[in-house]
Parts: sequence; structure tokens; C-alpha cells
Amino acid sequence: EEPSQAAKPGPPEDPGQATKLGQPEDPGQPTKLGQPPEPGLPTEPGQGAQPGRAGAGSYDLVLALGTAGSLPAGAGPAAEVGRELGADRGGLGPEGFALARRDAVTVVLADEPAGLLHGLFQVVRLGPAAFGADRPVERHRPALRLRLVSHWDNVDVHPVMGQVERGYAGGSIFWLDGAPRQDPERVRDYARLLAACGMNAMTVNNVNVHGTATRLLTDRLDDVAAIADLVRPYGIRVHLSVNFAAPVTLGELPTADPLDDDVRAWWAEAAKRVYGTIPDFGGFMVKADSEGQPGPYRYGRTHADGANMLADALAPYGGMVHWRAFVYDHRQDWRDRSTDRARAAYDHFTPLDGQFRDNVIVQVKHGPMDFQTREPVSPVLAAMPHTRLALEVQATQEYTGQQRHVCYLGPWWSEVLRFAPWGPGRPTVASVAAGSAGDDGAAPSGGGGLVVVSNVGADHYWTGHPLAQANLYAIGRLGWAPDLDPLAVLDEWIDLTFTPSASTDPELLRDTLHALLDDSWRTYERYTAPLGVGFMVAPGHHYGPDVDGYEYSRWGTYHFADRDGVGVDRTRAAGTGFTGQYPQPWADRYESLETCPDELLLFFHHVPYRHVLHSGSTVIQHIYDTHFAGVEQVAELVRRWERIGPAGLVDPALHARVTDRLAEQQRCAEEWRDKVNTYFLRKSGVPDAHGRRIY
Ligand code: BDP
Repeated sequence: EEPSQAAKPGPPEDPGQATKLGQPEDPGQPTKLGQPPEPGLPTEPGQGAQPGRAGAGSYDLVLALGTAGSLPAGAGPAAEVGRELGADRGGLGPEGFALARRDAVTVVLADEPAGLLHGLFQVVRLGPAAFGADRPVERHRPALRLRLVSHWDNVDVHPVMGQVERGYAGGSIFWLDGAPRQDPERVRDYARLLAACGMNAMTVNNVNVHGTATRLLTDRLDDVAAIADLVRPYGIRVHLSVNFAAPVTLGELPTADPLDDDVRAWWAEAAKRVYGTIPDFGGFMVKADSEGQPGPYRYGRTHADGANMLADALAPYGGMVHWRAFVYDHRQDWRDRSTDRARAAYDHFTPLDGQFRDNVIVQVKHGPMDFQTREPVSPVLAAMPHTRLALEVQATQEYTGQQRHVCYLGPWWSEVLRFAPWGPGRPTVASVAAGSAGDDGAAPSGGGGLVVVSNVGADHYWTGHPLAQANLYAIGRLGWAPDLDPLAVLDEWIDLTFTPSASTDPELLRDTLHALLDDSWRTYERYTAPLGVGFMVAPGHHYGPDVDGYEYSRWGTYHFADRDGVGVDRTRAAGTGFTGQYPQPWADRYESLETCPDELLLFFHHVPYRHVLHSGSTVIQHIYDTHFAGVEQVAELVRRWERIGPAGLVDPALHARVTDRLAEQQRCAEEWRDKVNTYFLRKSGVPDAHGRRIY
């Protein structure tokens, strides 16, 4: 086939095969992937393969299960590649695959069906390049084994949070007004999308478990099983968020004490029922003793007691517990500068290192606070070497523009994954989550992987802002291969999302999308809270600026701006001591004004407005300059996007949607600029060096 045709998803000579992957009427797909395919294609070892027809021009793609030297000789190039892989027999793992191109045939081999599926998606990603010159054998396997999408979807409509907590893409794809949405095709498409991004697990309900959601574990289990059936063909396992007090709230027991025998038996029975209904169920996710959720503290027990109780219930079936480390006191005294929310996860969890069962994953938000635009990496990730740790990130843009603003988070997640808590050349956060950090890092039993709070909903474009899809794609790819360049990942997404044939000038489209997305996270940072200080958002819904919105409330999110200066003193010398939670060299680097990176200065230090940054600017002038610059950058994005409208490079409806959102982004960016600049002008009394108008 012509390369251009071959680039379409699936083998050109076998259109049925590729389509089947996405077809609703084909739930048994994983098995089918391993079954003898169309005549003429190599099949599983020992199943009587037809002779290969390599070079005859009759097929140019082989996807074969049962790798490594086991393919019959007649299988042509696939057998050759298999022989070459021989020594690695079985070494590709459950999701890995080998890819090669030999004698005009592209070969994907995998040990297990999920590997074949990911191999197919790799072929799709490569497009024409998969069908060009010969390629030596490449082996692909995910760096992080567990890559889970966490849906903050409510089953009932919550009076304040709605159908999806912090959801900016319409309703839930799973639930509607207390019942399943009944849109199986959408769920199936979603599973395929997730698999194509590289994910392999999901929770189907919010970590704050209330109302009907509590009963998904019991009498509403069939609703979960129905979702599991739909997503299983794509290698996605279903997990459930559970309420720690379920034995009580479901009205069956007087206590939820994790050491109580009846409670333990209750959970064992619940787990048994779940696995009786969903044999490949993934496990439980728990938010305990946090923001009003129940937990073991009420009974004088530890998080390890709570997590281990659930782990014991799940262990007979191979289930996992995701226990969240997002635990802090949300009723702090804002007058007391010595309390520090940033310290909380470390203080609660590190004393428990080594006490968690092997099937417990402690799930750690990437920063010590709460998904702000800029935070340091959480020190917990470097402080629990005997515990499986998962890195939790937020694709839903709660604090990064709520999918009304363009904010491509790939570059930031990449920074986090590559961060080396023990200093350059030492293990990274990615290796902690992968369980390969050695002596320094996570437990030898394998890390905890990645958890992504979903940005997907019932919206036509999946993510509200069509360009926010790039975030879902990027985090899936980075979970699979954390070393990928986030801008190269963006190119993949562009190629997969926008069909070049529909476009008269694909390079103009590509350049425009890069102009909009590449630097968008930093642009957002420029016009919002400065230098890592965080928050300054409107309380409750968290959209738009309110500099003092949280300053005198009990949530522990303060900037401490007064007439002399701004920032939180988290030093050991004079502040909350938070810097001491880091290993060297970061403990000292963050402690010292000389070495603390500019972008985190106000996270770690309280400084006078005229303090000079490494950049040479003062703090106050930096605030003014970045806020003016950020808004100008947004205006430029608006112009760039406008320019491609008449060219018909993208679907007009998509163009219109992005245009609307950009207009709102511009309005909101100006509001941020004016409120932040005015606030600091009035607090500091220091005028803008360039005499620009500040209100
Ligand atoms: C915060 C959100 C809140 C979540 C919480 C969490 O504002 O809605 O419930 O995180 O992670 O960022 O549990």
C-alpha cells in the first residue's frame, strides 16, 4: 500500500481488524487479538500459520501475539524479528511490544494482548514513518506499570460541586443524576482513547464519596461491572473510590475501626463480592481523614492501619489500595505563622514508611500544597523508600484556567518527573514512581505509578477546551515514557488529532498550535500568582483572581503580603522548617536566598518587595512585568488563532469553540493583571519602573 494509506489505523489489507478494535459489538477483543487472524497472516505459535507472503506486496503490517522466536518459519519477516528477539522471550511484559520493519513489512510482536494493542497505537502514532525504510527492532514497555485516570465524577449531582467535582468538560461520561448515563458507546470510545494515550486503569467515581456513590461497592456494583465490561477490551481496569466509613454509613455496623474484627470481615466480604462480579477489578482508592472525609484517626488508628485493613481484604484477589497522602488540617489558624499546610503530608506519612502492605500504594500529589501552577516537588516522594509511591497530577485544570484558558501542562509534568530529589545524576521522581530508584527511592516491590485526575467529560470535544485534550494525551505518554520531550509529544498529538488532508497548509496549523500551546503554562503563570506563592484564586470555585480570597480563612493557603514584603517563610532558620523535609542538596538550596530558584522564591521565603532576583529584577518589578507580559502573550495567541480561521485549517465549530475560550482567557488574564498589580502597588507603594498604568 502507499505509505499515506498505510498510516491509517490498522493494517490496510485488513481493515476489519483495525476497526474491530473500536467496534462496540466486540467486547471480547483482548482474546480476539490473540486469535488466529485473517488467512495469510502469521498467528500464535503452534496454531497452524499460513505461510508468510513477505515482499509480495500483499500485506505490510503484521501484529502477532506470542513473540520471540516462537513464530513459525513461514511467518516471514515476523518470524525473523521473533528470532532476533529470541533471547528476550517473554521479556516484553504484559504491555510491552517489539516493533520493526523488515522487507517492506512492519512487524509488531507482543507477549500479551495488551502489548499488541499498545503496539498498534504506536504504529498509528508513527503514521507513514512506520511504513518507510527498514527499522531495527525496538522494544517498548511502559516505565510506570500502573497509569490510572482518577475521575472526580459524582454519581448524584452534588449541590455545590455538580456532577463532576472540578470538572470543566460538561457532565460525567459515566453518571447522570444518580444513575448510569447509559451511553455505552461513549464509554467504549473513551476507553480506546485512554488506551491510545497509554493509560491502563481508572476510577469511576470521585475521591469524595457521598450519597449513591457509597453504594457502588454494594447494591450498585452492577453499574461498575457494566463499565468494566466496556473498558476491558482496551486493557483498562476499573478501580473504585470507597468511603472509609462505608460499614457504618451503609447502616450495617456501629464502627469503622480498622482493627475491629467485624469491620475487617465486612470489608473482606465486600471485596469478595466485588471480585465475584468483576474478576479483574483493580482495587480501592481512599481519601481518608482529609477535607471532612472519614478515616482511621477517629478510632485512634493510623493511616497504615486503615490502608492495611483494606489491603488484606483485597489481597486474596490481587487487588490494590490507593491511599491518598493528601491529608492536612483544613481548619488552621491563619494567625499562626508556624503552622504550615505544606508540611502536612510528610508529617503524617513518613513516620509510617515500611508499615504499609505490598498491595498498598501511597498516592502523593506532585506538590506539597494542592495542584498550584507552580510548586516544588513534594518531599514525600523522596522520603518513603519502603513504600510504593504513586505520583498524582491534575489534568483537570482546577487551578490552571479551568479549561477556559489554554494551558499545556506537559512541560511542567515533565519537569516534575525528571526532578532528581537527591541531586543531579541521582534517581528521579519518575524512577520513584516506577519503583526503580534503588536505595534512595521507592520499595523494591515496584513503585506505585501515576495517577491523573481526569479532565474528561461528556463534552463533544471530551475536554471542554479542545486544546486541553493535549494534556490527557501528554500525561499518558509521559507515564509510559517519562523521558519524552513534551513538545515532541505535542507534535504527536497534533498529528493524531488534526487530519492533514483536510488542511491546505498543515505547517501553518502546526506552527499555530505550537504558538498557542508550547509556552502556555508559563504564560498562565505570568499573569496569575507570582513566584510560586500560589492560590490568590476566588474561594470555592477557584476561578479567576482574588488576591486575599484565602488570606484570612482556615485553609492554610497564605501569601503573607504586607506593606514590607510577601511570601511564606518556610526556612529552618526562621520559618516553618519545611525546607528540612527535603534531602540534600535541595534542603539547603531552598533554604538559602542565594540559591533558591526565582520561580519558587515566594513559596520558600518572605522577602521585601525590593529584593533582587537572580534575573536582576526586583520582586515588585517582576510582578508588574510578568503580568503585563502574560496578557500581551494571550493577546498574541488570540491573533494567531484568528489568522487561521479563514484558511479553513480546522473544523469551523472547533475554531469557534477555541475562539470563544480565548476571548474569555484574555478577559480573565487582564483581570488577573489588574488585580494583582494594583494590589501590590497599593501594598508596597513602589511604582512601576516603566510608568505603565496600574489602577
Ligand atoms: C482539591 C480540590 C478538591 C478535591 C481535593 C482532593 O479543590 O475539590 O477534593 O483537591 O484532591 O484541589 O481531594
